[in-house]
Amino acid sequence: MLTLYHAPRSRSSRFIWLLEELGADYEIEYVEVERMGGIGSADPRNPHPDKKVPALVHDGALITESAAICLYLTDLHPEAGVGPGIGDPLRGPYLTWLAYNAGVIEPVAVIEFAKLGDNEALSRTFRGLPEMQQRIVSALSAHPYLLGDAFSGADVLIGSMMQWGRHLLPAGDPVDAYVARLEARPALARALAKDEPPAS
Ligand SMILES: N[C@@H](CCC(=O)N[C@@H](CS)C(=O)NCC(=O)O)C(=O)O
Repeated sequence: MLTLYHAPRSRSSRFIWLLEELGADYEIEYVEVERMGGIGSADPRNPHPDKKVPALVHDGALITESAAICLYLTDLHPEAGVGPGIGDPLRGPYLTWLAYNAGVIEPVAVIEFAKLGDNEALSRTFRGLPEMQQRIVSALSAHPYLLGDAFSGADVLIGSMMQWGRHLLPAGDPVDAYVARLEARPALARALAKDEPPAS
């Protein structure tokens, strides 16, 4: 059994989307997390060592970190065809996008949010917003999804950023067309309907 520890409107929302894309058998444990401004509190039921979301438990094994969860789930469900497997020529680009999201996109977004963009150590390590924009826009100008013609877990991980960080990428196409393509996916609509816990 797969259990996703999830807090509404957070980095775990995208994993409801991915689980729906995969047709996986899963359950959601809705937990509270601390949010910016001291809102909310850590939930003792959350198995994440830092009391963050997402956290995934599969048959007793705990998986944390969005890139790891994404890869774990798409590897677990190869039949869904949304994560190129070992031996597939797209495996390398797939891993690259997952790691790039964790190692560059997330830090660059936080650096922007914290207004630290003129710090040389940060820009030497991560580069900056223009380079990140260029990387994503050039992929989406060449083809409809990050990996090419086919949708993948990389689109869930990085595409979900558009829900809160659309302003981080240039206005208009190809990003708008990409967002529209993602928003048309039935699995995303099903996931959004499950984002909040059912009323009791
Ligand atoms: N590197 C983690 C980040 C997870 C993360 O920061 N989650 C936020 C929600 S969007 C959280 O749980 N915050 C609660 C807290 O800071 O205590 C990942 O990618 O999974």
